[in-house]
Amino acid sequence: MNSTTGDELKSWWMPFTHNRYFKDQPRLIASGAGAYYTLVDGRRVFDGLSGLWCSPLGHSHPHVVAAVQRQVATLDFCPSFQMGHPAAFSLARRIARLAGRPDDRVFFVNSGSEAVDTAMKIAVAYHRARGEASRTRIIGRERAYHGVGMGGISVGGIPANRKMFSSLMIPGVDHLPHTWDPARMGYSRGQPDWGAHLADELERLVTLHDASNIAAVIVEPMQGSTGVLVPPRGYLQRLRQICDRHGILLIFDEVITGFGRLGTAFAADYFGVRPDLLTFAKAVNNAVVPLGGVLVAASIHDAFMAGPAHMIEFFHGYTYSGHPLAVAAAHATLDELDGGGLIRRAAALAPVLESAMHGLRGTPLVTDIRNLGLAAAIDVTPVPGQPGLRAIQVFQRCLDDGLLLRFTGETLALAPPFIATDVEIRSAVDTLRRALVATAA
Ligand code: PXG
Ligand code: PLP
Repeated sequence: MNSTTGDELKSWWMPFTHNRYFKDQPRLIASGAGAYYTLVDGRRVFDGLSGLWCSPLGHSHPHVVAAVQRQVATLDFCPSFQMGHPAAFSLARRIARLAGRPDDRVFFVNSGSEAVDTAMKIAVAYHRARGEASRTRIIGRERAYHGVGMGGISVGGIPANRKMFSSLMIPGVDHLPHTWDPARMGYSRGQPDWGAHLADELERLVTLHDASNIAAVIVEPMQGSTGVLVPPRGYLQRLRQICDRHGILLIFDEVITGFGRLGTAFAADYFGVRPDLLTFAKAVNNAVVPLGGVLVAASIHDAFMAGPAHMIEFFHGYTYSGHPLAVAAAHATLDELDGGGLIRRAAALAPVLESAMHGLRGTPLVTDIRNLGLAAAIDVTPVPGQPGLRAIQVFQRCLDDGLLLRFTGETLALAPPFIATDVEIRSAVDTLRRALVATAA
């Protein structure tokens, strides 16, 4: 394990990775425990991004480990087409209750990308089931990340994820403008005050296409992977009002924000806005086994329940939907997040992260700082003519100094596990400060 060969490195074509750069200087993790990873050379690093935003309990949490071990020895797989196992039903119920929407239904999938594609299908099929078959258009947003399925890249707004695949994208998609404007909201703590009016762009699209052609709007309530872009105050509320006015479904993609990242069970709770469909993945089971899902309003589900009872109502699903190991990990994770008070702990840690991160204002290279809940990001001055390189340099220095965080474009993001202490969070930000100073020197 400690001696990965050059040939082995060659064989795995890694996802979203600069493969040649990485294989030249591989960064390999051997193990994880609590808020720390141990690299193959024995160094310990603080997991400043909770895996990939997905491990709020830290790693190898004993309660989750025990649950998965028990499950694999009891029922390792169960078909979910025309069969089921009890724990998947109780998990669906538990998630709906956690969301404060006990009558809603949960459709299980295996990733955020699948959750997004599933939600898009439900939205279009719902309108058709109600006799509004012309409602097919879906509206996404610039800079959005909705995974890498054909649906997700179509409504997503990250140019690099789209430009090679335009022939594969679904037709009939528009994009709202993103909400980040550094001149008006630079260095905002939490939600910016400016920008609610950007939601009115939805009215413009409705006027252009007519509401009778629009199925749904999909947004990340807080844009995570594009660099912690926080919605302006009132923006999501306004989107909700416009959707209501025109019979358009509102989909919140909560793959990052779901299960506590903002210090509430869902971002929908944080903002007090109720979406019709809500996608989740990642933290639902601490990412121990792939799991995602879509929370569906009861009224949407009910529209499908027409026709003879022996007929399939929704022609969709995955081999691993409701996988017993993923479900067992989710029950154990929810014991800790909800029962164990870790979502409340995330809320309590959020101000610690906010004040530490905003303390970086004025540090060399820093051009903006943003935060919400237990997530924060800074932007750095690019290396002239070499976009993206500066953030890699800062990332590498942090890693050498015992901190793993996330870089993307000119942005560095921190989203620590909920089990982190306030000392660890402040110390991670100090590490980032040292890395910025050293990189600028
Ligand atoms: N929707 C949202 C809002 C996401 O953030 C997906 C869908 C896709 O989920 P899957 O499970 O198919 O990857 C995501 C995933 C990062 C990072 O470092 C973010 C994601 C994935 C990997 C890395 O910002 N978001
Ligand atoms: N491709 C083939 C040939 C299959 O048989 C299946 C599922 O049976 C799939 C793709 C889809 O796989 P999954 O259900 O894991 O998404």
